[in-house]
This record gives sequence, structure tokens and C-alpha cells, in this order.
Amino acid sequence: MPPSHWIESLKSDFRISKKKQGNRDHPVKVTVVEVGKGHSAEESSSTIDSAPSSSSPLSSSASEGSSPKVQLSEPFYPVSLLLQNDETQVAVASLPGNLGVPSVPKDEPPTTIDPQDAGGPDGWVPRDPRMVRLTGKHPFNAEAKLNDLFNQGFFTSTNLFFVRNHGAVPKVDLDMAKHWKVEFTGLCNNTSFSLEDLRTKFEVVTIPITLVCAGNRRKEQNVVQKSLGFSWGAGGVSTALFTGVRLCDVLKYVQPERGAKHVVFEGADQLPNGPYGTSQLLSWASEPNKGMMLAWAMNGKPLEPDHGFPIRLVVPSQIGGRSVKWLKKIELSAIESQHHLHFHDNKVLPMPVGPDQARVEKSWWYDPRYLIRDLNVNSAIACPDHDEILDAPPSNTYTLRGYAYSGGGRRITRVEISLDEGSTWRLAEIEYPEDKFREVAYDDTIYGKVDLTASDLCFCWSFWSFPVLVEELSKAAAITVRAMDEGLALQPRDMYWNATGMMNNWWFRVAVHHLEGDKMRFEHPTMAGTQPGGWMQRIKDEGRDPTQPRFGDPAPAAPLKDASAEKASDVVMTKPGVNRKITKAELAEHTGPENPWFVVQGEVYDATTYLNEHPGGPQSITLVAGDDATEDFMAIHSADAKRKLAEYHIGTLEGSLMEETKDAPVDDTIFLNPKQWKKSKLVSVNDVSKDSKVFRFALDKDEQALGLPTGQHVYVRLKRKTVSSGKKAADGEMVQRAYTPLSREMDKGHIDMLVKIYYPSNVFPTGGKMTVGFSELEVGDMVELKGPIGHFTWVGNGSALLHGKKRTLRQVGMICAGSGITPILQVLRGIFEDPSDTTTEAWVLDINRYADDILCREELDTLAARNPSRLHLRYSLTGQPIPPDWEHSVGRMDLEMIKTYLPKASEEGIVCICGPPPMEQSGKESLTSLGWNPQEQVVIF
Ligand SMILES: Nc1nc2c(c(=O)[nH]1)N[C@H]1C(S)=C(S)[C@@H](COP(=O)(O)O)O[C@H]1N2
Ligand SMILES: [Mo]
Repeated sequence: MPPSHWIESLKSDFRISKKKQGNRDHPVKVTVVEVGKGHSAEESSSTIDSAPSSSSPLSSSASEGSSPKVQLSEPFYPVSLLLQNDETQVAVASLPGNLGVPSVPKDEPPTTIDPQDAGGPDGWVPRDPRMVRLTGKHPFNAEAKLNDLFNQGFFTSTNLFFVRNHGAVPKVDLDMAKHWKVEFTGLCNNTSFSLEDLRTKFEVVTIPITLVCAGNRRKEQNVVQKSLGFSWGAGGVSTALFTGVRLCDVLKYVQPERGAKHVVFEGADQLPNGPYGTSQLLSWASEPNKGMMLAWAMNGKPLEPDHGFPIRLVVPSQIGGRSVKWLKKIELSAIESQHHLHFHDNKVLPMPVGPDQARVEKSWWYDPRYLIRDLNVNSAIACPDHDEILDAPPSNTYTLRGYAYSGGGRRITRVEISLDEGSTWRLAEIEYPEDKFREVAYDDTIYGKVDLTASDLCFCWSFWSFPVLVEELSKAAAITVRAMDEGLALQPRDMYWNATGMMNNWWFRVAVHHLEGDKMRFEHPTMAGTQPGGWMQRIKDEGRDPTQPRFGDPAPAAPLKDASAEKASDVVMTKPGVNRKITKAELAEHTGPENPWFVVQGEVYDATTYLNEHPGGPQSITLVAGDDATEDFMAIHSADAKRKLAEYHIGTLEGSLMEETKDAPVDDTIFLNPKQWKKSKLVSVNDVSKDSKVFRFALDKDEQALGLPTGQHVYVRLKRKTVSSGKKAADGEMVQRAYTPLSREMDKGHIDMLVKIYYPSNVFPTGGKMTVGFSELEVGDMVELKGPIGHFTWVGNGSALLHGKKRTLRQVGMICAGSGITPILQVLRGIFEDPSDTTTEAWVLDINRYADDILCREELDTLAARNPSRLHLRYSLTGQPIPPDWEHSVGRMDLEMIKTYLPKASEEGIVCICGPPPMEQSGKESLTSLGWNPQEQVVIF
């Protein structure tokens, strides 16, 4: 259940617990200690039991926003924290500003279900659409764009905090959270603790901690040769305030027996090979300085489902994989964890052991020497960002920026920058925001003790900066960074390629491209996940070795060694001797979850016996049962996984799912089939603006209707004719995206798609993968269509369906930009071309760069002219110059515009948004602040 629902269902509980607040509930104690700054430590302590702004030393030392009067409900379970926010209206989520410590970003946790999750096993987990998914739809493994992450500052909001889930998120509802027990077994006093027990028996503490997945920066290794893991960019790192109790305190309480050497942790997630689990050495776990904790809150709020609700282990300065989420069981044992993933994940195997060998020779995984615990030293460049353009006079200063961290509590002691590819280095400035916490001590009911005054270890990332003259940059071919830690560990020049692709920490290099007019474009090594771009792939495509980059050298750098040139396409995915021909009818019998078959590149695979072994969980296979899974499979899997696929090969599909269009849908008056890709031929292309075109595709028959409810979309997929580097590819890659047609349902026999083409440019060298694919199409070419998809349908006459729920609507607001007008236009027609609807009012705010960019303007203006009292149409232009006779708005979408040109929040209102994701996100935030319910009244198309 999303958090907003938690609050709802809790209100009644809370009223009861409020009444019985009695002697057990102690008033808030606030302690402030100031250390350093030349004078001796001075401690003042006060007890606030009435007004939050009493004249306590705390509130006098700095005034507003300090310790609220907070009483948590009983029994305590983390949702109590949220409830408190809601009921007392105090901003308890942030620490008082006067402490002078870095503040937590104010973003509310995500509240909406990403359409990619709808219907899947995580279809109940709210997530931020800005997260870049690294393993298809499921399971959820995701990182923020490096720039978004970095701009958050020291603390990462829950929304953009990276997520690493091996399977589906355990669904823990309120009742389960209330009764959640962490069970101690094995060589100790066997006992179990509810969250209330933990909070009352032990001291509650809050510690700022950076978590890093061991796979951070793995994409760089995967470009060289696909490892056993998926492609993290440099955003697999995030920082939060974690609140809970110290593991060492709890261990002392359960009294480990003689012979106990390891502490084994187990989560509640059910994975193909058992629950997630791993262990710590007891000697480390009992050590207070190591900072390990059992945490129920992140940034002052209950953990989100993705981060381990209701409780997780947090192990500072070690790889993220040790921080077990959804923590259920802790066992004191003579031997280390025997969990499958304790052995088969989070290892750095020796370089000579390739992924194939590692898979066959199991002993490598059981050698304790290859286990990884502490993080290694690492750093990355965030400014300039990938594809950032610098256009500034040579005398200006540009500040290079980035992050650095290490493990084992070790401080980063230097960060060095090279502008000549490592020949000479210069010292960067380093900022350690974590140190601010060493200067204060604070205590309240939500956070417990926030006191690092006695701590010397570094658990968090630091930020480096290096101002440089633009003139100097203009002579550089690359910007390189490396960091060193307290143990004098220095990031290496060369990549330590290893089978799991973990702990990648070679120098982080950003290539500098010099454009005409002294402009520069920057290029990062890779982009996370399947996103294209980065110098590593480019160098590889040019036939050179990406592990030996030479950016400035005019002499061609090291040619690509054959050994590292393994191409995924060379992997054989068929089994020798298998020659059965499988018909589509046979395939169609295997769409169920019991014995799913699927197709990759025309070959059929039977996943029945593999379902429970699949590292991504069985659902990601059953979702594609009976279907062509080529695109998803090829994009996500390693060469090794591809080789493994051969074991499940059972035959070759007769014909192809993609070619066949006349595989008679039952109702052939309708073209679209939600389960099947259907071929459609391009019949004409018409320019409508300098970069937008209308593509008309033929349906099966002249009199056929498309079959698309108003407000829904169609998936289009097509094969690219060129690859991004511009060379002709024998077999182009498949690209796919959802579009809303421009044509009407009553237009029979064809579908028109309005597409704005993002041509390659200096700023965006590859151009839009999909839209460039469109621009390459010639009349007579085929694409494939599938649908309808979407969560919003305009039924007509004031009635709509949102997520399948019927809604009566009188006011429809719409915000769009560019070609985002297409779904909006369909809804407008649904309202104003319906003679039975005489009352529904609509508001449209359409934002474009120049007046010429406004798509479908004639139709919009006509609709508005015909319905002056019901359609409120407003354009805004963001590009200069503004035409002299312009009567509409100027500037980017902002709160004021939304307030003025959209309806006021109301029961019978809704606002639909369609534009670039950042606009959708900020539109949603503004609407929320104006009283709209972001979940039920804001639709992102
Ligand atoms: N129960 C459980 N705990 C888990 C995992 C998991 O899949 N299940 N993934 C681990 C890994 S590999 C990492 S990097 C961290 C990620 O924590 P986060 O998703 O909160 O960022 O959780 C760890 N704890
Ligand atoms: Mo991880």
C-alpha cells in the first residue's frame, strides 16, 4: 500500500492510541552539544513538555523549526513516524535547521504506480518515473541520472535513492508491520523483537550513511566484455539518514555463546534459491565503531517498500549487498551464511576467471578470499554532465565537480584531476558534509540520538571541486579524476575486469569534444542501463580498445584485442540437433505460467524448468509467455546468459510472430490486438513543421477501425536502419515506444502518427533513437503495432476510467508540450465532438519553444472558437524572440501559470499531462501543492 494510504487507514488506530498516552510516554528531551570552534564543549539540556518554542537553550541558540513535541503511537512501528507528520502538522521529517547539518531534500516519497509496474508483482510499489531501470521492468533495479543524483546534494531523497532488488518486493501491510518480529536464533539467547521492543529496549540513533552497490560503474566493464551483472552507471550510490538501533547493542543483549563467529542475516524476500541472506563476522558486528544498525527509518520517514520496509540492516562503508532489507532473522553461527546469494553474489573473482569458467567451476564462489566487504576507493565526475555543452569565454572559470568515497570508514584524503590523460595531476578541493555532524549532538523522539561527536570514521561520500579556466579546458582532450583514501589506496589507471563486474574503480574519464566556435561537448564513459552514449562504446565501435583510451593522441590508440571483442551477437543460442518446427498455434498453447514458452530471434524456448532458477524471478518470464521476447532478452542479458539459453531451446518458430499480420483476430473489424504485434505498412509521410511529420500507416483493410479507446496509446516498434555511429548495420536494432495517433477512431483503414524527430546534433549526437528510426522509414516499409495500452480512458459525456475505476468528471485540465498534444487532442475531441456532452469544461496549457512549433494549432483554435465558454486554451512560448502580436503567455510552465490557466482542484476534476518527463514531474508537484490529489487526479500520459 502506498504511504498516503497508510495514513488513511491509520487515523482510527491513532485516535485510540492517543487517548491512552500515559506515563510511558516521556516528553522529548533535547540536548545540544557544541564542540570545537576554539572553546570548550558546553552542554545544555532541556526538557520540553509543552510549547515547541519554549525558551530552551536549543530554541534560543537558533530559533524556529526546532524540536517539535512528538509522541509516537503505541505500539511503535515505523508508520507511526508518518502519522505523526500528518496529525501534528509539524515538519518532523527534517532535523532542525539550526543544527547546521546538511538538510534532507524535501521531496515527498513517490505516491504513484509507474505504468511499467502495473499488473506485475511490484504493481503496488510507488516509484519515481525518473529512475533509470537497469533490468527491464522487473525486478526493480534502478538509479537516478547522475546529474539528478548529484543535484540533490549530500542527502538523496528516497525517490532517487538507488534500488537493488533481487526479486519482487515483499508485500508488508500495516498489520504485518505491527506484528513484525526480528528473530534471533542459533548460538545466543533465542528471542525475537518487535519494532516496539527494539525502540524501547535500546538507544535509538540516527546516522548519515552512504550506500553503494558493489556493481556501481559496472556498465564500463560490460562495454569491454559483458560480465555476469547488469549495467550500473555511476549512480549506484546514495546517502540518507538512517534511524534505528545499534546492532552491537542488540547483540550484547542476546549474549552470543562461545563458538559463535558469524552473524547471519536473512530477509523476507522469496527468491528462486531461497531468501536473500548474508553474514558478518561477529567480531565486526559487535564493534560499536563499525556503525552497523537495524534501521526502520530513512530520512525521518518509514522505509519505503523498495528499501526494506519495515526494517533492514544497514552496514556503513561496506558494499550495499550486506545491508539486508526486509530483515526477518538473525542467526549467531559458527559458520558464515549459507544463503545462495551470500556465495553467488558480491564477489570479485580473480581476473583470469571468465564468466563461463566461473559458472562451471563452482569452487571459485566458495573461496572466502574472494568475498567483498569494505567498499574500495572510488570517484566520478558529475559536472560536466554527459553531453553538456560549454559555450563560455576563455577567461571564464568552470568548476569541475564530482563525488568520492571509500570503504571501511576510511576518509578520502585527496582527489586529483588531470587534464592531460594522467601525465600530470592537480589537487582538487574536498568537502566533507558528514563532518558537520561531528560538531553537534541532538536528540528527539523521531531521530533518537544524532551524535557523531565521538566518531572518527567516514561513512559518507565527499564532494570534490576543481575550478579551471575555460581556456585550459579548451586545450584538454579529457578530464580525469582519481581519489586516494586514508589507507593510501589509489584508484588505478587500468580497469580490473572481473566476471561479476564488481568494484569497478579505474580512473573516471570524461572526453572533451571541441566544437566550432570554441564550444565544447563532454562525453562520459557510459550511460546507465541500456541507454546509448559514452566514449567507451564509441571507441569500441571504432574498432579500438576502450580499456586503453587515448583521447588527444592523433595516432590511433591500441586496436581492439580479439579477446575482449566478444560480441553478444556471436553467442550461439541454439542447441545442436534441435530441429523441431513449432507452429504459432503450438506456441499459443504456452502462454500460461505453468509451462511458458517464448521466442528469441525466431527460436522457441521452454522456460518451464528454468522458471524458479531465473535470477530475475519467474514473473519476468511468464510476462512474455507465448510472446516474442527478443528485445528485452537481448538488451538485458550477458553473453553468458545467452549461452545458457541454448539449454532450453526446443525448436524454431514457423514464420515469425513479427511478420504475421493476418493471423486473424477474432473480430476483424478492429485492427489492434493487445496480445500481438501487427504489421502495418507506411503509406505516406507529410511534413507539418520543420521537425515534425505525420506518418500514415495502413491497417489490414480499408474499412477496418483501429480499435483504440480515447485517451489510450499504441505501441509502435520498428527496426533501425542505421546504428548510432552512423554506419549501416546489417541487422538494425529494434526500438519501441508508445504513441497516441492523430487520426480518429472513425477514420477507417489507416492510422496517422504525429512524430517530432529528434535529429542528431552536437547536443544530442545520437538523436532520438526511436524518432530517428521513424525518419529513416520510406513509403512501403513495415512497422509493428500493438495495443491499446494506457491507464486513462475518456468514455464520454463526463465519464472516464482511471486505472479501471469509473470517474465522473466536469473539469478536465490538460498540460502538454510539443507532440504531447496528441493524447490531449484525442480527449478534447472526445469532449467537444460528442453532441450529448454539453457541460464538460476543458483547460489546455500548451507549451512550446516557438509559435511555429505548436502542433495541431488550427484544430485547437477551431475547437476553442466553437466552444468559447467551455474550452480554455492557453499557449506559452519559451523561445526568443516572441512574435510582436503574441497574445498568449511567455515562459516555461510554472506554478503561477498552472494556477491561472487550469481549473481549481475539485472532486469532479482531473488534470492530464503529456510532455518531457521533467515537465510532467514538476507539473505534478505544482498541482499537488495546489490541492490536487497526485494519485487520483493527475494523469501522466
Ligand atoms: N532482502 C534483500 N536485501 C537486500 C537485497 C535484496 O535483494 N534483498 N539487495 C542488496 C543489495 S545487492 C544492495 S546494493 C542493497 C541496496 O539497497 P537499496 O535498494 O535500499 O538501495 O540492498 C541489499 N539488501
Ligand atoms: Mo548490490
